[in-house]
Amino acid sequence: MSDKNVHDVGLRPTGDFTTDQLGKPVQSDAHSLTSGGPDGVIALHDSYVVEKLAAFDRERVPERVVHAKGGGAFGEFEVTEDVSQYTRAAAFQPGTKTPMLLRFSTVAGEQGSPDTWRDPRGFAMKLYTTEGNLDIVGNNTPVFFIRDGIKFPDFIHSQKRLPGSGLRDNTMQWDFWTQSPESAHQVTYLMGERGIPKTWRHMNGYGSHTFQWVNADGERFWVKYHFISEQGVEGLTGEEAAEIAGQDADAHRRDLYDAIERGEYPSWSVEVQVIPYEDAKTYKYNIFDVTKTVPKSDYPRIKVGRFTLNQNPLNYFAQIEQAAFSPGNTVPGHEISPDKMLMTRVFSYPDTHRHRIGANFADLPVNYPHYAEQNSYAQDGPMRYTFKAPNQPVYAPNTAGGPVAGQGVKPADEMRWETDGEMVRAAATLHSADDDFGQPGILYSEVMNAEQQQVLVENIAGHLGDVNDDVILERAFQYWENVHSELGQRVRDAYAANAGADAKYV
Ligand code: HDE
Repeated sequence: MSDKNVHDVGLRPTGDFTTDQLGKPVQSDAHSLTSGGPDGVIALHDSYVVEKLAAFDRERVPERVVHAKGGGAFGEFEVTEDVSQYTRAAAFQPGTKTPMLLRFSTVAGEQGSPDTWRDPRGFAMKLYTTEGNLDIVGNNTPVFFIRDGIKFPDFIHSQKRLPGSGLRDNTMQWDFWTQSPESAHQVTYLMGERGIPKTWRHMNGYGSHTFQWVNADGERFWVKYHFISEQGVEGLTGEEAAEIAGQDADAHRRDLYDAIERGEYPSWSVEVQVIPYEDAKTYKYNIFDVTKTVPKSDYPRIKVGRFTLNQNPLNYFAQIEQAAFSPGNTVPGHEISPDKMLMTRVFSYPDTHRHRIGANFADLPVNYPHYAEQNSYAQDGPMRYTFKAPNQPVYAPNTAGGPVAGQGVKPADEMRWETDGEMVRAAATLHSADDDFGQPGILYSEVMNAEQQQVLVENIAGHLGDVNDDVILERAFQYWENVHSELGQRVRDAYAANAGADAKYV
């Protein structure tokens, strides 16, 4: 492993005298240059004041369209076990240590919104491996609201703001959820006691989708990643979260930063469920449907290693705001799967980075593959920083000895699966237990204890209190009845008790 430290690439030394951005010492940071005395007009040739204001005017890049509010830290992933029979990826070989970045986030809020609003949390990991950067861009829940990326813009619109008032609106949230029954599993998580983590350190992360692992012999396996918090999993009640939101909107960002400054480095155990390639076809759940989990009673979790976050960013903007993750950033031995969400995400992430950060986002230190060779023929474009040696060919194929595609990887490393149907617009229906309400019903009735069930009922009923459309409200009661008849009745009763005499919709 090279001794490069991705953490401080780009760090400028600090000197004694102020200069402009091109290094010229400047006269003043208090007075602009004016002609004809202090009351005169400011001279356009005071290039320093012009540069200073122009730079300020451009300080922001657009915030992320989702997951705008977050924070993160650098660390190290260490493989402590031997999973080489399942994957050939260098980063997963026994004893390997890989520098990494992890960014946590909320989903629907904007920059500056409270860290403790009820929302899933992003859990985006970038491993700077010797075979290129591997990003696992997951959440703190193992499932998601929808199973086809074509719904994502509508889903997010319903969770963000009304067009006229610019306000968030529970009615449209429930309108979308109840008309998308595949959301029930994720909404059950969200409304349950894990819906608001105590801190980012106290939550698990999940790759959520199923991914493909390929071993050195070209054998394929399906895997699901679990990142189990070694701090334990703890949540906040709605009341605690609201109080913290009022006191400190940045509570989670602060908690992570302060813990690392104190030397209390948070860590997670890295575990995977491995599903034999052929099992996917006949298993009772569609493992490529991100609204489903794969029970560990069928496929137990296997330990891979652990990671620790031990370095705060030196610069939030350069290293966290400009960090660009994509589930399409894979390495030989870790590939995507035929999950339609994953496939649409592979397009969407680099697309948004080109818009949000710029065409050459991959050249920025936080995004660059520092430990792998980068032998791409891509060139030029705005803000291009890295370039090839002058004698290198700029096109392929060439006879000048330039890099050749297909070297360094085996055909077996390419993502691969079989399809043999027609071109369709439909969800897979081949699996016996593919209904939308089965797994959330199990989560409610078999996984949650009585106390957790009660929290779930209260959170749902409280959230429904702000729904102001009786059709949507009735659909919401029905949705919970479909999850579990007892849960449906309890939600109805709790709503009625909250609403008291105003309970006109029950
Ligand atoms: Fe994302 N998502 N997403 N998402 N997502 C983004 O990418 C998108 C989905 C997740 O810390 C965006 O760089 C589509 C599932 C995280 O920088 C955007 C679909 C999961 C982060 C985007 C999904 C996630 C994002 C916004 C439906 C969990 C923050 C800015 C197919 C498994 C990453 C950006 C960070 C961010 C698109 C669904 C997690 C717009 C189209 C499912 C953790 O590209």
